[in-house]
Amino acid sequence: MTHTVRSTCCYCGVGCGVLIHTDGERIVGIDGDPAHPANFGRLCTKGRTLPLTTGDAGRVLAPMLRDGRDDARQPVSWQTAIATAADRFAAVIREHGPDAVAFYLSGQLLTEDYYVFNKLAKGLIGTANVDTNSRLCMSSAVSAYKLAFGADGPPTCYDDLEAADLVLFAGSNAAFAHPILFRRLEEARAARPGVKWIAIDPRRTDTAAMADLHLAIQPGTDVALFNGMLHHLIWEGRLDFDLIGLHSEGFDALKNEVRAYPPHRAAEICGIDEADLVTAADWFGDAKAALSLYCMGLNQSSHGTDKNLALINLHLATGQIGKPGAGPFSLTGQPNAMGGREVGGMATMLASHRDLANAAHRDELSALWGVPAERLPARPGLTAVELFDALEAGTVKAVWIACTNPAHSMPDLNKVRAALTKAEFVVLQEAFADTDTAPFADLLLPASSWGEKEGVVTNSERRISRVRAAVKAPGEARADWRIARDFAQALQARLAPSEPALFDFDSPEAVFVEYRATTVGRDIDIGGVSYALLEAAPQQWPLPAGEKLGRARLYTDRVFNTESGRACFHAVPYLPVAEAPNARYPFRLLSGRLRDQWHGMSRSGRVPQLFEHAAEARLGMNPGDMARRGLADGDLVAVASRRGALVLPVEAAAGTPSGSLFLPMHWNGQFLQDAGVNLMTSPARCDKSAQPELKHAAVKLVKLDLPWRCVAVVAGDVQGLFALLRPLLAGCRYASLSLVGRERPAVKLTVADDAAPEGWLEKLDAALGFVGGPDGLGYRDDKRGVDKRAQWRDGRLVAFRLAGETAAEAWLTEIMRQGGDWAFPRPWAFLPSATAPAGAPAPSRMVCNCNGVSESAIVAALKAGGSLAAAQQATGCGTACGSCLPECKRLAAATLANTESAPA
Ligand SMILES: Nc1nc2c(c(=O)[nH]1)N[C@H]1C(S)=C(S)[C@@H](COP(=O)(O)OP(=O)(O)OC[C@H]3O[C@@H](n4cnc5c(=O)[nH]c(N)nc54)[C@H](O)[C@@H]3O)O[C@H]1N2
Ligand SMILES: Nc1nc2c(c(=O)[nH]1)N[C@H]1C(S)=C(S)[C@@H](COP(=O)(O)OP(=O)(O)OC[C@H]3O[C@@H](n4cnc5c(=O)[nH]c(N)nc54)[C@H](O)[C@@H]3O)O[C@H]1N2
Ligand code: SF4
Ligand SMILES: [Mo]
Repeated sequence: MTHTVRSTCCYCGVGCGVLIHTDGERIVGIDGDPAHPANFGRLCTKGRTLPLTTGDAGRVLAPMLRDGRDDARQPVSWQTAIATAADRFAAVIREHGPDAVAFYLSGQLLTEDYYVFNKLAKGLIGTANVDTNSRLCMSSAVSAYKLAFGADGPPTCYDDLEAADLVLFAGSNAAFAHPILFRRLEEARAARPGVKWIAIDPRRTDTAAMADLHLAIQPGTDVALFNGMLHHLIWEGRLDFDLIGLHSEGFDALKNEVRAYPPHRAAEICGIDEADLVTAADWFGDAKAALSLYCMGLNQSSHGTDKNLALINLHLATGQIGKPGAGPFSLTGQPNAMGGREVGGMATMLASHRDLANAAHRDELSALWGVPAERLPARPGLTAVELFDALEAGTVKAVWIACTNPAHSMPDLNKVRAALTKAEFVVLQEAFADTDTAPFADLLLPASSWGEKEGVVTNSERRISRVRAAVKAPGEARADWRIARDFAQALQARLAPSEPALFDFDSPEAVFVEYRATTVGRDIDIGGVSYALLEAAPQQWPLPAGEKLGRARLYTDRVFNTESGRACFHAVPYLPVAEAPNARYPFRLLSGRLRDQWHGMSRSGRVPQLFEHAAEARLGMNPGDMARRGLADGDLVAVASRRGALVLPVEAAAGTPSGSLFLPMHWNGQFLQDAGVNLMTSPARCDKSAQPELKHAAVKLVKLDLPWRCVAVVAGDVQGLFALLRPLLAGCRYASLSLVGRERPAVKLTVADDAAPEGWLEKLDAALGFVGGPDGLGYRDDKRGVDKRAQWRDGRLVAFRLAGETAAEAWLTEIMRQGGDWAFPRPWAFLPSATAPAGAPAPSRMVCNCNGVSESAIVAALKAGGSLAAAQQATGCGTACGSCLPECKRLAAATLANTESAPA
C-alpha cells in the first residue's frame, strides 16, 4: 500500500512543494505538488531524483565518539553522546567563558532546528558565536536590505515574475540555480512578447545566453555598472520624484557620487560597450515594472553589500518597488536561508529581526525567554571566517557544526582544516557519513534528513511551508531540533540548573509556537500562522493574528521600516576586488553552480544521472586563452592561488571570458584527490556583511605532464564502491571519481601521476576484487608498464581497469554507460586505440536528464524535424522538468542555422 505525504524539496530556495510517495517503509516516488504556489506541480532534475538519494546506505546510523585525539570513533549510545558533549561544552564555558564555544549552522536546517540552537547559544550560554553557512550566501543581501529599507526581507513575490516587463539578472544563473523560477520566467516572456531580459554576468551562462542583452562585465565591477546606469537615468530625468522626495533620504549624496560614473567611464571600468550600458539603463528607465533577480555574483564579494545597495538605489530612484512586477528580489539559495534570518540564527542578529546592540530588543527577548537580560550578548559574535580563525588561534575551543560541510564550502580550506585539527572538541551533526568535514569530528551525530523530519521552511518569497516526514529515519538518526533540545537540556542541567526549564519542547510544533510568539509586533509578525493553517496552504509573512492572508509585497504604501519611514539611498563607490590579478597570479578564478549538483554532493552525488550533465571536475577556460598557452581540452593543469593548489583537467568553455577561469563549487575530497575550489579562494570579506569573496581569487596555471594514467570503471553497488575507492584518491596527484550509466550504474575512477604510486594498483585491485576467473581477462606488458584487466558477466562488460595505457577508455566507458552490451572479441578491451570498433555506441553528452535524451539524439531530431517542437515531440527532450530547455534552444539555434546555411 503506497501513501502520499505533502512536503517540500530540500534543495534550493525556490521551495517547491512535493508529494512524497512511500510504501510505508521506503520512499518510492515523488511528484511536484500541483497546489504549491512556488512550482504548481513542476520539479527540476534535482527534485525529481530525490527518491534515489534515500535509504540507509552512506548514512550516519549511530552516534560515534572519539576518545583520544588519534583514536578511531566508536559507536556510543545517544545518552553517552549527549552527556559527553554537555560535559565538554560546560567545562570549556566554566573555564574560558561563553565565547570559547561556537555553533556553525546551516540554511538547510528547518526553522525549528535553527530556533533551538539560537536560543541555546544566546539565551542559555550567553554567546553570539552562532553563525551559519548563510554568511557565505545571503549576508550581503541581508545587510543591504536592512541599510536601505530598515528591515531584512525581499519586498517582492513570485507573481512578480509574471508581472515584470523587464527582468534583470544580476550575478544570478537562475537557469541552473533556480530552475523552476526560470521556467516561470520563460513562460511569462513567451506569453507577453514585450518582456525583456538583461543578464549581468562575466560568463555567458545559460541564463545570459537567453537574455535579450548580456552585459559580460569584468568580475567585481557591478557597482560601477549600476552607478553608470543611474548616472544616465539622472541625466535623462527618468526618476520617480515622489519616492525620491517624500519616501527616501540620501539622494543628493548619491547623485554627487554617481557624477563620477558617466556611462563611458562606467563602461570602461566594466569592460563593456557604452552603448550596451545605456541600452540597459534605458530599458530599466522605460520599464513599467522592472524586477531584478540577484544572487551570488553580487553577494559573494568583498563589496557585496555595496553591490546590493547600488542595485537597490536604481530601484528606489526609478520607483521600481512596492508594485506588481517590480523590486530588488534577492533569490535565496538554500531551502531555509530565510528561516535562519527570521529566527536570528546568525552572529549579528537576534530572533525575529531584533538587533543585538539594541537594549530594548534584548529586554524583549530575555523576557520572552525568561532569562536574565544581561545574559544576552550585546555585541555580534564571530562570523563564519572569524569563527574558524578563532578556532585556529585557540580562543574558541569547542565547536558544534550542524547541516553544513565547512571543510568543503568555506574559503581558504587549508586554514579551515588547521582550525578543525586544532579545535579541542568538534561535534558534527550530519545525515551522510562521507563529507570532507566528517573526519574532523570528535563526536559525529546521526541526523535525520529529507523525508524524515517535521517542521517549516521559508522560501525566497517569504512563504512558509510545512516540511513533513514520510518515513522513519534510518538507524538511530534523530531530528535536528531534538538533538539540539537534548543537548540544551543537558547543558542547562550543568550550567543553570535552578532556572526554569528553557527547552521544554515536546515536538517541533511546540518550538514553532514559541518562535511565533517572538515575532508578534515585529515586521515579520506571523502571529496568524499555525501548523494547521500551513497544512491547508503555505503562507507568506507577515501574517499577524486576525489577518487571513500574508502580504505578497512589502512597501506598497512606500512606508519603509526605518525610524523615519523613509528608504535610504547609499552613495557607494566602485572598489576593485580584494585580490586583483597580477603578473604572478594572472587569472581570476570564478566559482559557482552546476545545473544538476548540490553543494558538496553528499546527496546529489549519489544519483548516477545527475553526473550526465557534467561528469567530472573540469576547470573552464576561455578557448583563446587555452590556445595561447598551448592547452588542449583535457590537459591537466595545476591551478594555484597564494593559499592552495589543485590539479585537474582544463576544458574549453566559450562562455568564460578571457582572463578568467571557472570551477564549479561542488567537487571536493570525496570526488577528487583533494578538496575543491576553496583550496584557492580568499577569506577577504565585505566589511558590512562579513561575507567572503568566494567568487574572485587571483590564480596562476601551470600545465602538467603526468604520464602515468589509470582508468577504472566498475558497475555495481555505488555506495559500496565509493567506500572502497575513496581512500585511494588522496594518494594520487590527480584522481577523480564519478558515476556513469543509469539502469546499471558504474563508478569511474580516473587517475594521473608521474608514475604508478607505490603499491597503489595492488590496493585498487584488492578493493575491486579483480580475480580473473572464466569471465575475467588480463593483459600485462611489464616492459611498457602496461597492465589491464576486464571482467564480463552474462555477456556484459561489468568492469575494466586500464593502467599505463588508457587510449580506449572513452569508448569502453561509453559501452559501460549504455549498459555494458559487448559484441566484440574480449581481447579488444585491451586495444591501445582511442577509436571505437565499428558497432560500438557513439558517445554523446546527455542533455535531457529526465527523459534520457543525448545531444546527438536532439541534433538528429532537429535535423529530421526542422524545428525544436518537432524534436521535442520525437525525443521528449525538455518536456519533463524543462531544466534543459535553455540548452535545447541553443542546440536548435546552432543546428537549424547550420542546416539552413548548408548547401542544398
Ligand atoms: N543546481 C544547483 N542549484 C542551486 C544550488 C546548487 O548547489 N546547485 N545552490 C543554491 C544556493 S545555496 C545558492 S546561494 C544559489 C546560487 O545561485 P547563483 O548565484 O545564481 O549561482 P552561482 O553559480 O553561484 O553564481 C551566479 C553567477 O555569478 C557570476 N559571477 C561571478 N562573479 C560575478 C561578478 O562579479 N558580478 C556578477 N554580476 N556576476 C558574477 C558567475 O559567473 C555565476 O554565473 O543556488 C541555489 N541553487
Ligand atoms: N567557492 C565557492 N564556495 C562556496 C560557494 C560558491 O559559490 N563558491 N557557495 C557558498 C554558498 S552560497 C553556500 S550556501 C555554501 C553551502 O555549503 P555547505 O553548507 O557546506 O553545503 P552542503 O553540501 O549543502 O552541506 C550541507 C550538509 O548537511 C548535510 N545534511 C543534509 N540534510 C541534513 C539534515 O537534515 N540534517 C543535518 N544535520 N545534516 C544534513 C548534508 O549531507 C551536507 O553535508 O557553500 C558556499 N561555498
Ligand atoms: S527548483 Fe528544483 S531544486 Fe529547487 S526546490 Fe524546486 S525542485 Fe527543488
Ligand atoms: Mo547559498
